[in-house]
Formats: sequence, structure tokens, C-alpha cells
Amino acid sequence: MLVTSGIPRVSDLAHRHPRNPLIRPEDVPPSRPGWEVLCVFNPGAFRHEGRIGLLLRVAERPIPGPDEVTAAIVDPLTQQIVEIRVKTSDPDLVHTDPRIFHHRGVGYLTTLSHLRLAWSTDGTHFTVDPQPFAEAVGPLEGFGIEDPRVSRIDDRWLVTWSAVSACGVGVGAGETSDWSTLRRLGMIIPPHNKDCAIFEERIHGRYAALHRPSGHGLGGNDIWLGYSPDLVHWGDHHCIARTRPGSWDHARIGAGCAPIRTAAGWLCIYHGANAANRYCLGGLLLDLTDPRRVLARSAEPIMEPLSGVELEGFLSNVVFTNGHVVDGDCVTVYYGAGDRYVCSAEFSIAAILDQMEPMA
Ligand code: MAN
Repeated sequence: MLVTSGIPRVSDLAHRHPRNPLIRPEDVPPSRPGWEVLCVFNPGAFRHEGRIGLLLRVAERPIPGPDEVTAAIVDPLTQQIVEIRVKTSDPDLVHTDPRIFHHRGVGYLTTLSHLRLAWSTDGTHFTVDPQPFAEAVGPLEGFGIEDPRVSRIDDRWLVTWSAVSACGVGVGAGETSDWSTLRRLGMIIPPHNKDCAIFEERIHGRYAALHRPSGHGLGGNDIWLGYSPDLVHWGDHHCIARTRPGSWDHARIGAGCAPIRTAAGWLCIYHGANAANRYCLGGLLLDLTDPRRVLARSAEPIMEPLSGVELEGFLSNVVFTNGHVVDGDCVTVYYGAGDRYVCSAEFSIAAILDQMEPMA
């Protein structure tokens, strides 16, 4: 938020849909009996056969009994779901963050996420599939799969997601040409890395992607660019945008979904969080032929948590996106509000570009 002469002036450019939230946890049937869907959020978005498809992140848990917290993991050896139940009175329980608890020194996520399709002919009324499209598989996904990003390249869609396990968070990927089967490509970038958005065109013959390693000790939570000949092997990495001290994107930044080709450059909508975990959206403009070069960046957020479900949710003060569809100057951003709901907002691409500041 900008403050001029004591009058707050909001830089927010989002035209939020009046029917928000578009999808709520109660709209999504749980994947197994005795479980409940706590959050549906952070969808990938794409067009297919005249419809808008969303690939939802569905976060579920075993329904807790009285005075209980629950978690579930996929056993790396047997692939069976293991339910964990801990009494809230247990002195060995540490539970200060809604997303995670520790019991006897072992960390658990409070939800297990899978990916689920939802379809719409108007982009706002969605029908949610009764079954998951993709679930955690193998030892690198024991804590679930999260935040899918969808890119259209040639005749198929590439999907990346955060693969979460006791080994850390890395980037899992797969491809589909019909949205009924997913061909898995394995973990394409190892921990700790997430927010992987693949460009929808090759650049000088190579695939390109934005991604977000996390530094422990030295380094930070910045946006990187990498290249690949085959989508599986990634290299030629460059750190292209860093967090900005004292700014709305001070603590961590990460790409939304596929950068949008504009005459001025690749427009990348990204999320930034400050030290208080307040998540906003901004824009980065990258050179069309050399996307290592950042041409412009939003000084202020193009969207910030302002409305009810954005301010109070599973995690409060969060707008987060990893999916959009483009129609001329209009980009419809599907976003997670408060890490609990799916919402949408329209932006004028020209207005986003106008508000960005050229890099010196
Ligand atoms: C991280 C991820 C996202 C989540 C945001 C905000 O970036 O876990 O899934 O939406 O934090 O909590």
C-alpha cells in the first residue's frame, strides 16, 4: 500500500470476481472415508476443448477426534497411508503453526495434499472431479504434492508441483495430452526448490523455467532461471531477481505460472512475502530473447490481501497464484486466498506493465 500525504493509496490492480470464493473446501469431496478437506487453493489453470480447467491443490486430513491433532503421510516403502493422531494435551506436541506440528521431535504437515481437476465453461462456475488427478507417489512425495503449475508446450501440457517429503521440498513434473493420464518425469530439481514455472516457448532451442531455490545460511529465497534440452535435465542457472530489504517482497519471492509473452517482454507475475508472512503479487518483466535480463519490476504490489477470505484463512493475509489464463490484454489470475479458497481476479496486462518501474 502506498501512503501519500497521509492518505493510503492502494496500488492493487486486481478486479476481484464478485462471486469469490469460487471454490471452497466444502465443494470438494474427500479422497477417502473418514477424512475431511480443509483447504482447496493454489490451482494451476489452462484451457482445454473450450473449457477452463483448474488443477486444484486439495489439502486433507484424517478427521481429528476430540482434543486431537492429525496428520497423514505416505509410507515411502509400502505406499500405504499412515495416519498420525496426537492428543493436544501430549507434552511432546509442539503446534504453533497451523501448517505443521512436531511430535517427539519429528515434524508433520497437518494436511496431505493431492491434485484434483475442476472444469468450467465460464471460468467461474466449476465442477470438481470426484477423484484425485494425481496423488503422492514414492519416497520424495511422502508429505504430499502441492501448488501445481501448468504450461502448454506444442501439443501437450507440462505440470510441475512441489514434491514434499522428509527429504525436503523439490520440483516434481509430468506431462499430459488429454488430462486423463499423467506421464511422470520424476523430480526435475532437487530440494530445496519450488515455484517452478516453465516458459511456453523454447528460447534459442532450449526449454526455460523460473524456479526458487532456498538458501540456508548464505543465500536467500530468490527467483532463478534455468534451461533444459529435454525438461528432465536442468542447468545454466542464473539468479535473476532477489528479495528487497524493507519491501513487501522482503522475505521470499517465487514465480507464478508460465511467463506471459508481451511486446515489451515476458511478464512474470510473482508472489512476494514480507517478514510477517504477508503474501502479495507483483510483476517482473524479462527480456524476450535473454530472460536473464530483468527490464522492469513492480515497486508496489499489483495485488495484496484486502478482502475477507484473503485476510482470514488457514493462513491469514495471503494472496498466492500459480495459475492464470490470458485473453488479449486480460489475464485472469486464479489465486489461493488465505491458503483456504480458490478465487479469481482479472488484470489488464497494460496496467500491470504501466505500474512497473524500469530497472536502472
Ligand atoms: C508457500 C507455499 C504455498 C502457500 C504459501 C503461503 O509459498 O506453501 O503453498 O500458499 O507459502 O502460505
